[in-house]
Amino acid sequence: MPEPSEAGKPRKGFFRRLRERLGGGRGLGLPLALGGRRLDDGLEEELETGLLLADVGVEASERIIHELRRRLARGEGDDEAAVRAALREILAEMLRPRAQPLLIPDDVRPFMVLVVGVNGSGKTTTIGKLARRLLDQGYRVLLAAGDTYRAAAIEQLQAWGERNGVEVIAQQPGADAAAVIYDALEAARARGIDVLIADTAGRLQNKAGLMAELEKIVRVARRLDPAAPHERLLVLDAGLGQNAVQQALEFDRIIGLTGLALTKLDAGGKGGVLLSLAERLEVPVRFVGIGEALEDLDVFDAEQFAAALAGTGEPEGQ
Ligand SMILES: Nc1nc2c(ncn2[C@@H]2O[C@H](COP(=O)(O)OP(=O)(O)O)[C@@H](O)[C@H]2O)c(=O)[nH]1
Ligand SMILES: [Mg+2]
Repeated sequence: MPEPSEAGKPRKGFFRRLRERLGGGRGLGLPLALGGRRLDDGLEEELETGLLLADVGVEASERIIHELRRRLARGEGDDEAAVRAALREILAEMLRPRAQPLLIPDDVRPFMVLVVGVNGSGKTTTIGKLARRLLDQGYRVLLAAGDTYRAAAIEQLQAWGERNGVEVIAQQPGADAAAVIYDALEAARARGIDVLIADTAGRLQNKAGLMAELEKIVRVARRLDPAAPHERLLVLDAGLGQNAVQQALEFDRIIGLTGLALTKLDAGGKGGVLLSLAERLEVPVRFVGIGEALEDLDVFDAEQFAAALAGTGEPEGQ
């Protein structure tokens, strides 16, 4: 069995790709905003606008600017390098408490991950990438096709299963999602599986139906294991900006989230929304997605993320 800490290590080269792709290569846009200037009222205002445009949200932006002013007044210098370094440290301090990797405890088998989120947020893709990671770490993995609304959704998960050599428990389109996931959990127990990852549907147009379905999935899983699903992971499209915060609060109300994965940071998602999420929700951020390829999902690292947002070099010790 692998050391639990292995799941928490970002892979090599991810920082470079994160920085290149964040917000479609623009990041927070702070390099343009600074341009060698010192922190004065004009620059403060520009920075705040920059933060808001990067989806940081009003409360978090105000907090960041306030902190920046306080620190620079304390004599930490006020040239561009000092502003940037102070900004990186402030962002890192806000994000650090949320950087808790997904650990699979040795004494919980099968460990069940329920993946939720609205349609198109990247659930199935994230499951494929996560399955690959876990397999690479030596875990035995099983997938459950709990998005039973469209045949395409089941086929998409099966394709990931084939690519990874992992079995997928599925039924016909239209089947009861809770029944599929219950079967999968039973199969996982019978086969000595380490981690079961269950996909779900995310029909935003039928909120009451979605809520009832997720509640039922959790209820039937708990018949087999009162602690299941051990991880309730929300996949969020970073391109949603501030709407992602609303979505996260809603899903948290329904099933009580234990983890977040933020996808599509490469596709216009600017990443600042993580600071809003950190302010509003005490849920760990497990993963970030910066593309559609297998290696484009990595463990969330607060230092890397803060450095990429602030536009500084790679943090030490990476
Ligand atoms: N650019 C980019 N595309 C992504 C990322 N994650 C998922 N996608 C794409 O987003 C689309 C919807 O993903 P899917 O996994 O089917 O979402 P689901 O409906 O929540 O299961 C697919 O075309 C994925 O390839 C990401 O991190 N970056
Ligand atoms: Mg899907």
